[in-house]
Amino acid sequence: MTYSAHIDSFTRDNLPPLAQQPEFLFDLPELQFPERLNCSDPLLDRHVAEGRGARLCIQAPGVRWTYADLQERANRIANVLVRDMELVPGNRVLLRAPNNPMMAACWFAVMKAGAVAVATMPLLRAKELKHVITKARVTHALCDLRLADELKGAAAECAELKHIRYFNDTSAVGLEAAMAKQSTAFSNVDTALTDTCMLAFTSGTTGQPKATMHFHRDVMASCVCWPPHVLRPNADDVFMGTPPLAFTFGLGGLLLFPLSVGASTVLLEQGAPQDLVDAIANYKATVLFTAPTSYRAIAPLAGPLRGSSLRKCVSAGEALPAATRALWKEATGIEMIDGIGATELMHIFISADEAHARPGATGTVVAGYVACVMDDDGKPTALGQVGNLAVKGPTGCRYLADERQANYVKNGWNYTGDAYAMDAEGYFHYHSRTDDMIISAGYNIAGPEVEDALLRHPKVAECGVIGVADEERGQIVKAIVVLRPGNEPTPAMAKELQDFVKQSIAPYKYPRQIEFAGTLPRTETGKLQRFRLRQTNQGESK
Ligand code: 3UK
Repeated sequence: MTYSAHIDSFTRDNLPPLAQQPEFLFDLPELQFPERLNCSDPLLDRHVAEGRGARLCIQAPGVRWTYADLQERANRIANVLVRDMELVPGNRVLLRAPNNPMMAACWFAVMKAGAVAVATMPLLRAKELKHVITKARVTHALCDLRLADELKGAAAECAELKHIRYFNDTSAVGLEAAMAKQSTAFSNVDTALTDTCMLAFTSGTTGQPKATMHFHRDVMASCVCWPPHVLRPNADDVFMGTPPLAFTFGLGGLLLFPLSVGASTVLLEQGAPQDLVDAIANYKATVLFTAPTSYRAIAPLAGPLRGSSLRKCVSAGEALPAATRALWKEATGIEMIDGIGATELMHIFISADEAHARPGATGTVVAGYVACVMDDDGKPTALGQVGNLAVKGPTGCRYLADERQANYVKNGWNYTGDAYAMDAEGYFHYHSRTDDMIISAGYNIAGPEVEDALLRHPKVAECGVIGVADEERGQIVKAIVVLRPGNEPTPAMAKELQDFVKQSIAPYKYPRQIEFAGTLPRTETGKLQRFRLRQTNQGESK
């Protein structure tokens, strides 16, 4: 049997069968990892060992930690886990907090102790937490005191979750008090590169969330592919952004990638547009990670960012409309870096840097990965043809004990569920989620293309486009539109928008129905929930 440091073998026992796993590629020289690998070593401890302990690592309001500070906290917490909380390698530790320094310290403590981090979105309720705890067989939890209530509710019904500590807690029973009694030294558990170190739950737009499994190797693979080849950060960069650390987009962008190059990160609990603009100025952020809708919301306030410290702006989570890219460039002068990533693949696998960005295209395949557009029989399509995006690389989908593995991985390829076309220069053009393609009078219409056309209208703040059933055409295109303040949702307004769309894209794609709304349903990661729009429009679509 291959070596593992896990005494609790739960994750190893619940890997998908080998035949259902994707093919993994390790061709790049930087992907040659040692057999024993604990990702805390290269990401955190190495910097202190090599004399960079005094360099700035994490900032937050009122907090300035060096690499040595973070290491000391993580070591103390690892000691609390092992000595006070009876943790053994392989146990699952639930982490629950807004983005803040203690959350980061806890994440590293879990890595150091050879356990498995299960980070959860701050807004999850007891019922959803219960699903996570049950599915991942969580035994331990480290939770921000302010988020205690829902966890307590869930824990009451989960007998296996026995050891819970709360942090950002000044009381005598808080994690900080326990840390104070522990040594600042901890020797990292000698994990195998194929030991699972984290379970990342998918956002679950349809059905129960799935738990994706990532090894120590996957964490490091994500740090050596997209960041050095596309983002190209350096040790003086100051990273900032909004995605939660429980979302692999945020974990990579706001913790793993900055630390992998010895840079620093700013962790903010709130990401409202004005807060973010102010924080960029105050902390002199150089690299920003957020979702397309957030760029759109910040753009009107972003004037002061022109010529500021900010030099790289990364957009992911959903398609970046060309209209939003243009708006951001007008406001700040910065060309955005778009990238498609997925929880299953850990991070970004198709992207373009600021010099190679093409409006309307996500980019080209990231070093270390291969990507292909397939027809429904799993054969590559001709150039320019829309089909199913399939990807392979050093990371890939492993759902923990889940039959849906067979839907995501076929013939060794990871199928992301996105409809894409590739052009002659290898640029991948996003069309829609494969389930979201609208078929109207025999035409395939991608909602995001219609959304992009609407977003170019100055009175449109946000919009979502779906197909609703129609007797004559099968489906018709319907837009749900949020207007910018000061505009009236009148039939004349709807007509104006329809005419506007007809002028910029093929007229058959125009939204035959327009409904005005105050907000659109979104996930905590900024994704538009089209299925919810479809549900509320079922009446008409029957
Ligand atoms: C969509 C995009 C077009 C696409 C993620 C960066 O979003 C992330 O992970 P999720 O598991 O969702 C994956 C799905 O989201 N998507 C993401 N980025 C783009 N579509 N253009 C994009 N740039 O449908 C994909 O299949 O929540 C993103 C890094 C890590 C991540 N986990």
